Amino acid sequence: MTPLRQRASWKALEDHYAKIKNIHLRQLFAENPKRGQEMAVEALGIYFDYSKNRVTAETIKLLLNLAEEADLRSRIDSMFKGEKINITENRAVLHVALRAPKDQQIFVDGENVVPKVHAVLDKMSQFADRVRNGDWKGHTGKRIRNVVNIGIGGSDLGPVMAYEALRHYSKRDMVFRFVSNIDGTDIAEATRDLDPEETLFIVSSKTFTTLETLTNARTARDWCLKKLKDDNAVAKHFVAVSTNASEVAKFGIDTANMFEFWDWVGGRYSYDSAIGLSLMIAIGPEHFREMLAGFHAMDEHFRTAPFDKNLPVLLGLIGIWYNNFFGAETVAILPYDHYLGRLSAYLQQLDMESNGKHVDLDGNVVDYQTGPIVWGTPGTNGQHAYYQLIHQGTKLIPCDFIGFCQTLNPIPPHHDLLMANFFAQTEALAFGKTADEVRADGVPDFQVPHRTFEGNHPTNTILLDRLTPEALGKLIALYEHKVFVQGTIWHINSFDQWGVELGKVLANRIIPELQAKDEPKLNHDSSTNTLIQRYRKLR
Ligand code: G6Q
Repeated sequence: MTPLRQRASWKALEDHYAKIKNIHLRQLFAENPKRGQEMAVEALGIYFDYSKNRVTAETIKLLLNLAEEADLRSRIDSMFKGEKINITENRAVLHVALRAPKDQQIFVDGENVVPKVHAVLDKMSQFADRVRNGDWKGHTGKRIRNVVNIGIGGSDLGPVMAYEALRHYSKRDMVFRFVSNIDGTDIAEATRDLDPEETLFIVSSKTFTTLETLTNARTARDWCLKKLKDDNAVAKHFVAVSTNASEVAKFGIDTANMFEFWDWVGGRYSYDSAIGLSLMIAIGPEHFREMLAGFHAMDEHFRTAPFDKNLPVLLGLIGIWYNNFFGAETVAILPYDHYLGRLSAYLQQLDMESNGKHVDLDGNVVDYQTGPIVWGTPGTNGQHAYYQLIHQGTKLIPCDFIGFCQTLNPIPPHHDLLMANFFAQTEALAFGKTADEVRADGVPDFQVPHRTFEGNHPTNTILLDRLTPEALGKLIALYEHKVFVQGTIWHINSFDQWGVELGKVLANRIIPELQAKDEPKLNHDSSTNTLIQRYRKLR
């Protein structure tokens, strides 16, 4: 395959960028009064307006050529067919199978995996119902009122994000908590007001070897047994979600209470697998299945829609335009919905762990930028904090604004005020306020430059009707596939994460050095040696 920057479509984009890089959104909107309608796509109830981007129809055409030249279509097919596209780990990438309907067939190594997915979903549903209706009792016969998910990374960020997002649909007489950090404060604070007799721990770990999760799980077990004083209690208060039955059994969890998933599900793509068990208990199996239907609808849209009407493709290509041609380093995700408070943190892992790669699929160091830095918090809070820099700073920060036409908490006038801000921000970012307009307001001359807004700051608007489980599924799948589109163009493996390994290995080396009774012989660099010595003295 021709290297990315030598492809005709890439060169055409470079030439095009040189021509249009200074064009202002004011001009683009003035030239075409229908731009706002023409540069919008509606699919699956999601209205995607990309008109407030620094693009012309020609830009989109050239970006679509880039996608064609990168063979995006056949790469999508390879993923959906279960080919082992995660080449460094020799694995299929099949999160799409987690939400496939029963009658669909998806093969890995000659085996249709869809029946296995549904068997686990059924087992989860039965268990979730038993916990929710009080049939599943704790060791002393009390019903379970608290559920604590212990996991980290992909085994935490998805469940906690989705639980927060769908809290409106959750069982309000139960408590749900999520423990991830190895810092003992996390588990201490999560359990301090809970009664072990009424608490269920879900130990979520694909490998069941992760230091943080296993340490937290052992601490939870000690906390539980301190009160219940009987090892048999573990069976009633601990269940596991894992691919590793033998490690689960070693921990003391009955493998009958283990919910399985598979190596073709990446951690950051896994919250719609059994990793979402805590979520399913919170919102109930029916809502969980509605969410899966939302994921699946977006999968089908991504697989079949023409690229110029394909939401993940357009979102991904527009991201490439800023990342690789304008040199933007970050993307802000700005949901105007308080329930989506953890969305950016979730997308941060999804995007940055997937596309934070500096070598391509052939092992060559790339000579172009790959994954952006992803950040953001829900509006309107950010408006009173960091939006200043987006409006008037020196950096170009493309933003995704995500909003809903209906609120789940109709307390007038809140939602109208929220959405007025939502619309106002994309308008202000795009069009700004010229020096003449500022002067016309009677602003003194010395203040004019300070109060002028250059505008031309690009935004996508993603507008949905209502935050339902189905809508969340669509939204998350939209971003999953956006990441896939970009990874395909950059010709990188979006599905491994070797970058997290080195720190883990070094930490394991340092643990005994911190805990040794006698002064250990340290062989690190002079900085690390001194820091360890100081810690040992003061710990
Ligand atoms: C995700 C990553 C990573 C992983 C955690 C937890 O894609 O692989 O975030 O999810 O390291 O791993 P375990 O589930 O194996 O404990």
